[in-house]
Amino acid sequence: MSSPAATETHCPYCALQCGMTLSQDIDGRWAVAGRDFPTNKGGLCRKGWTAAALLDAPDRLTTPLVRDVKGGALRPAGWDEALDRIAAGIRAIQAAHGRDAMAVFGGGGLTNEKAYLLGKFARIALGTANIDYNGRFCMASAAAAGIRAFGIDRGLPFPLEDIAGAGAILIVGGNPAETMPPIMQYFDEQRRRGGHFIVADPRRTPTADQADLHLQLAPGTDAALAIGLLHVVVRDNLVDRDFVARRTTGFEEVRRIAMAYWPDRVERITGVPAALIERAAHMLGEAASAMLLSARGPEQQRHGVDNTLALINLALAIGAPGRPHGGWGCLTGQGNGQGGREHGQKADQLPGYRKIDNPKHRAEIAAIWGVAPDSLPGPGLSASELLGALGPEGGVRGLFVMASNILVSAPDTDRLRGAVDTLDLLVVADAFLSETAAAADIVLPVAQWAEEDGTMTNLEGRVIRRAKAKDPPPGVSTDGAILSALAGRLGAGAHFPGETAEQTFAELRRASAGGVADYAGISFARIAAEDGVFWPCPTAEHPGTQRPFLETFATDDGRARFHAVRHGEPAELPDEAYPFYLTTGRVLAHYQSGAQSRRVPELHAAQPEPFVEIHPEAARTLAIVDAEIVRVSTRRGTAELRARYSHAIRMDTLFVPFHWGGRGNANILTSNSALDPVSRIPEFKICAAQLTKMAAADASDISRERTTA
Ligand SMILES: Nc1nc2c(c(=O)[nH]1)N[C@H]1C(S)=C(S)[C@@H](COP(=O)(O)OP(=O)(O)OC[C@H]3O[C@@H](n4cnc5c(=O)[nH]c(N)nc54)[C@H](O)[C@@H]3O)O[C@H]1N2
Ligand SMILES: Nc1nc2c(c(=O)[nH]1)N[C@H]1C(S)=C(S)[C@@H](COP(=O)(O)OP(=O)(O)OC[C@H]3O[C@@H](n4cnc5c(=O)[nH]c(N)nc54)[C@H](O)[C@@H]3O)O[C@H]1N2
Ligand code: SF4
Ligand SMILES: [Mo]
Repeated sequence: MSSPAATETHCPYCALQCGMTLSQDIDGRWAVAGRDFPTNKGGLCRKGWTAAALLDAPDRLTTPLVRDVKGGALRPAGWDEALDRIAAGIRAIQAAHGRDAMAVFGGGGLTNEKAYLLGKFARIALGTANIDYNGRFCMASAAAAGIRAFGIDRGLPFPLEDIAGAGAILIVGGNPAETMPPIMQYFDEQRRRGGHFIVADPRRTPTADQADLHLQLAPGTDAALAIGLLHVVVRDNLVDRDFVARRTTGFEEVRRIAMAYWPDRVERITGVPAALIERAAHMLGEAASAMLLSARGPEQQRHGVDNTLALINLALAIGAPGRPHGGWGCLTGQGNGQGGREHGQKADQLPGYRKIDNPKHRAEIAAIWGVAPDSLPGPGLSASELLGALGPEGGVRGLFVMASNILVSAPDTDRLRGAVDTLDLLVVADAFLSETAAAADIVLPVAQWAEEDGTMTNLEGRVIRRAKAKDPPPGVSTDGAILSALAGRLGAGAHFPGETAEQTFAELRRASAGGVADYAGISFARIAAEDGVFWPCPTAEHPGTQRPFLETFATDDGRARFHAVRHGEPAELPDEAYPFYLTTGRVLAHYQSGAQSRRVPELHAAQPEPFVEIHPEAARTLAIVDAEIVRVSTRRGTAELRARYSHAIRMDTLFVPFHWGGRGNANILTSNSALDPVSRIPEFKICAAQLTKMAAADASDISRERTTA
């Protein structure tokens, strides 16, 4: 018996967007196979291999749900009833409290087309300034730093293949061996060719395990480390003077600041031995080409932008961006983390990475949309402020969430849950009853990744096509169709004709034309023929831009900018009451809030419950034994987690992954008030915590509950 046709598509999860083939076996079950695409060369991680299980997940939503009274239960409803109620709720909120009282929260997992439609929906169907998205929790610091230093925010300004040829690589606060496993083949190849590989992380992660040098810094000391490395580069004559003179401005002040960061002093701040700092600086400064990569470790901090700029300063001083196989880059996270920030779902942006407060940009987009420029709202609240403004006091009375599970992934979730409960209207569009959907007044079931067509822009800036493999199950709609249906009910239907993804992409191309993120020359046909196209790509004849910075930068004068940044302390440091650093992040088997990955049986079996990683020496001083359930508390709240001994973590640090809801949610602990002043990213990577033993009876109750769940 021949199997039905296979579809070439891409993974539902992270920004590597591995190529995969989806097909159905003779029993009708969907299966995934790795596909030879330039990013993954056939490889997939465990999440990718098991992704097809999402399509037949038994608790998949297939009907809208509505809640008749606050505190009551959700019940199934028809589409017309659900959409009518949403439209009525929006009208009531906006009539009583103004247009901005209805807000939208999007996600970096949305395709380019959906991100574009969501931004357009907010600005012309709702007329609200308040739309933002979960990317503010993710690469916002790197984006802001990239724009300041280079004039443009393209996560990696080079294709992945460049990694293999780099003479030396430094990854700061990234753990790709768990967060993008197939990417490791490029780093493996780099080491095989004799390149040096350095990792800076408070934990000896599976990535750090493979490094020549592991710089095990204290959380929150990234800028000090980067400036300390620069100090040695200057002191030992490793500066690329020619590059600095020809292609940059502002080095002198940065050099002067670096003079005060001598290795012994930096050792005292970071805990990294001075000798290792000197070795790392020489490896980077003496290499024929050096690549500096940052990820969420240094970026999700109160000083996330400065940390990233300090790293960029180092990259510029050694001339990294001017050489093949070199440069600074950010490992972007979500499937469409890059494209999701280009098409207008950010509070301050319009499509094409245009600025919403720039009159020329407003006029350009208004012309594409067929509305008056004055009718477009101005800049709205950014994600953290938006979530901080929920409720009668803050003024945001209604929230429409599309592709985020904020009650698990946003900071200070106990506070957030309280605020969400005071909303007049919470609408969530999702394929599953996530923790956030479970709190909604109305839940709309949507198609999943393999059930609709669209484009994604991966971590390299490569625009790819995520092709549809199957129809969604009966009862389920799509994000695009929902926006059209709601726009119709709100009197803006003519602007949302509910077209195919390719037609929406055509509009997006026109809207992006002339912008920083110019997609005008990219088409579905070209994506298929060329294994994706790199933006900017202004015309059909343009080859796309793999390496935008090799010859020039996107600033007015074409030069990169050094920034005079210093080390600054995190908002909270360990003290007597809260003696540990607490940091948070990811494990291989789960994705983000876990709304998807916890529903995949193999992934659940691999990591069934929330835990806290602790060094055994630290645990013993508290009489905590391996695998017992403990309490971890911060000034925000208390989480209940299983202790997991690890010799790979600093003695003064705890690590909690954020993939679970309930009382095991890491974000009960994190803070919503320590934000970077520029990127407004929350300080997910550092706060002060205490750890206490629980009464045996309580611990075993929780343990039983979790292991039988
Ligand atoms: N398995 C898996 N893969 C994923 C995801 C997932 O949820 N699960 N999510 C995707 C997304 S959206 C993202 S953004 C990426 C994130 O990818 P990564 O940035 O690689 O992941 P994280 O685990 O958040 O953080 C990386 C490392 O930062 C370290 N760290 C903590 N505090 C500090 C600090 O102060 N300084 C430094 N230098 N390091 C510190 C942590 O120990 C951790 O090892 O992963 C993507 N891929
Ligand atoms: N403590 C701590 N917290 C963190 C982080 C950290 O390192 N530490 N990292 C932060 C980072 S980098 C990120 S990116 C965020 C991510 O956090 P979230 O925004 O919560 O990310 P997901 O869990 O991917 O949530 C996506 C939700 O949308 C649904 N979904 C997926 N695709 C679609 C779609 O196309 N349409 C619709 N309507 N729904 C869809 C999924 O089922 C899921 O419920 O978490 C942040 N939170
Ligand atoms: S690395 Fe990312 S894109 Fe690739 S299979 Fe794993 S989750 Fe999917
Ligand atoms: Mo992310």
